[in-house]
Amino acid sequence: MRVPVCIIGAGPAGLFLGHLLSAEGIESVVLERQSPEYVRGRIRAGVLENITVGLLERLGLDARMKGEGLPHDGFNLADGERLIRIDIKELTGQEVMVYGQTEVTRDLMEACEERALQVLYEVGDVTLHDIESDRPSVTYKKGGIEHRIDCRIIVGCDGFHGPSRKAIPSDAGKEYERIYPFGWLGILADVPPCNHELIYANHERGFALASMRSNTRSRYYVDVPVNDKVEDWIDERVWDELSLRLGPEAAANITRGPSLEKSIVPLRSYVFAPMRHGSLMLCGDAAHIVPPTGAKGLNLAASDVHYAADALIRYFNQSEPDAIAGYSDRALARVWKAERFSWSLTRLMHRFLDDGPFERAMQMAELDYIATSRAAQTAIAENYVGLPV
Ligand code: RFL
Ligand code: PHB
Repeated sequence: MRVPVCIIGAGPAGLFLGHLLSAEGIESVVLERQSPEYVRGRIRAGVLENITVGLLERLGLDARMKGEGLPHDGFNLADGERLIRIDIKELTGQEVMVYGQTEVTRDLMEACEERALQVLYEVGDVTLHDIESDRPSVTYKKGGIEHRIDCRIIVGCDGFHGPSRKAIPSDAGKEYERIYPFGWLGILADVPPCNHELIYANHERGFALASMRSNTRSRYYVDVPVNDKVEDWIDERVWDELSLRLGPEAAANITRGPSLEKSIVPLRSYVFAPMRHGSLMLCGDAAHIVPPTGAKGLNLAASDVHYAADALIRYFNQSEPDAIAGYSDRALARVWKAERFSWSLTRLMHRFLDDGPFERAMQMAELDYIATSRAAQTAIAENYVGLPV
């Protein structure tokens, strides 16, 4: 098979990109290791910035989000006692949209057939070839048979563990990494949220986040030592911990219920630069990871795709031979700022292993400063709603 663009990975980055290219008449094929059911079932992000909302609108796939999503004009930081409200609407004029990644993925998947975007699921042994040439190719196995796709550009949208980034020679790029000593234990339950807006809490006992998927479905997180197992955390223990960490006001409104899903994700900050090597471009988690504290992962994947689609459309449809060369610098400028915000909010809201009373006092002083300073709240709000693309 020969196509202009071969996309590896059918997560949000790969599907968004495939649809944007299709809309401009640029043919692509998307290769995905997992089954459609598996991809659809993954529970991940919950907060969409304007860039992500805007991509769904541009594709005309925003109807369900407009009907079912919850626009939020503020969120809260908590210090174990009080709630500090960040009024993002008043401070920035913008909102965020609470609409699960699961729903975004479903909307993108359901539109594939009608828009003739070809996604091949359950493919194995995806391997990239000749990425330093103008005629790269990708081989994969399906049903025990090896196939080959010849293309002009490969876009690696295959997440942190996929083969794309690993195909770049180690001397052609640099890795920047920070691994955190804790993970987030997430719980999803069909109970009303304890608050109408998100609450990020830094309590003496650790971090907690109250989030939601709808007015009847809640998503909560607590931080746990990185080696803890999900089995160590029966539901009642999670609810007890949330009730303590989120503070008295939120605790009074928590409705407990059986977990529909419970998992632990390790926290990491990671950037691979540059995000292009020869005929291979990287988008989303394939190139960078942020700790989920700033709700940036999915939104960064969306902004990468915005820049990548722009470069590919200019390259293929407007005969601009240099369009692809500028992709990495444009994408990385925004990636680094989101990395900084996610890292600083993680630092502010979590207890680190070697933190003593001094570090705790610094966190409390910073939260108190934020509570009383419009300038500090504005800086947080404009990062939270997403910096301009
Ligand atoms: P994905 O979603 O990981 O998709 C990559 C796809 O590539 C496939 N793949 C392969 N395909 C073919 N061959 C191979 N060898 C392959 N290897 C892998 C995978 O099966 C998969 O389908 O990456 P993408 O598209 O870059 O999207 C990134 C986002 O999924 C991620 O950044 C967010 O989920 C992060 N994240 C959050 N982001 C936000 O913007 N806001 C949030 O509130 C938020 N909360 C979260 C999160 C991530 C979490 N977890 C579980 C990591 C909360 C959590 C708990
Ligand atoms: C979520 O609802 O899953 C969520 C919300 C905000 C975050 C991370 C995750 O910062």
